[in-house]
Amino acid sequence: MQNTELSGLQDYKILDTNVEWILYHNNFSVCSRKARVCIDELCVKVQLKHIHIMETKDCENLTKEFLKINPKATVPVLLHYGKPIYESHEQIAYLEKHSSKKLSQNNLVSYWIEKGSLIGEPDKNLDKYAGNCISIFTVPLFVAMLKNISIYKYIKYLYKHPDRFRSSKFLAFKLLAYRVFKKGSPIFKIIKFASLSLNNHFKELDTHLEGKVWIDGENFSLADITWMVLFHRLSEVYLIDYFFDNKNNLKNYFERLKKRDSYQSALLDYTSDEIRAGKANLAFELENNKTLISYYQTIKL
Ligand SMILES: N[C@@H](CCC(=O)N[C@@H](CS)C(=O)NCC(=O)O)C(=O)O
Repeated sequence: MQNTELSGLQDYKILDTNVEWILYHNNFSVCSRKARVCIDELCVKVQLKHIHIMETKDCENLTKEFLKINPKATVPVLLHYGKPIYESHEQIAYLEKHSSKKLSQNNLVSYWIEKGSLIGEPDKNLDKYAGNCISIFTVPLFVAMLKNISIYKYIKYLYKHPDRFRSSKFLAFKLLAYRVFKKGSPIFKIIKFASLSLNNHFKELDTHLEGKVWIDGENFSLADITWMVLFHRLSEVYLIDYFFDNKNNLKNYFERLKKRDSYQSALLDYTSDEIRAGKANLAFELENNKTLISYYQTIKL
């Protein structure tokens, strides 16, 4: 969801605090992961506050306290001396601007940051933003994780979530489970386009990476952070091999990204039981559930 009217650093305090940086984040959320990797890469001292969202256990994002932090109920939220920034691609740019450690910045880096961002509704602009495509490919894992969440939690979710469209979509994911991937369903109708779009984004990046270590040549940048979290998510939904097929530059690039300390400290170290259980369930269904198998076949057609 795009916090359209809330994007950028706000000029009001939502928390009376002397703490320079606070990040409200979630272990599973791709956008939170991006902010965490950035924090670790820049070695910025940030107070981290974990917020559970529906798929990871509970709806802590719907408490009165958190809705004061973000009326849109989404994570991550970065506070700078109590003033909020709501969009993760803006959070990483802001962090870099205020950090003593500098990463390379130029038009090329900005181009790849934007292309890898999740902007607006995930099912729109798939040909523009790889981040939006990744959100669509996350849905099977999301469904797997919701299996372990009690249906009673949805009552709170439905009446408290400020985005009715989002909450009713989540309810459908819970009630229908893997049947949401049936031929002709809304998500089935866009999955082929999402797959083609992601393939195009990856082909372009693969070509761009020829002879380079990072997106900006020898210099590690926010663009690399942006793509690292997308690749990681794709590996969690068992689609990385398919999308990396015939793209050796990308494959090698991801191997280099995985060797960075931040990959361990900001991604792997945050793997939780809920994520592990969701991945195991998804792996099982990919062997046994005909609807899901045919959905994945469509992705790979
Ligand atoms: N465009 C936003 C995306 C924010 C967003 O949609 N966050 C998700 C997690 S990735 C969330 O908070 N979901 C919880 C909910 O809507 O209940 C960003 O880049 O930060």
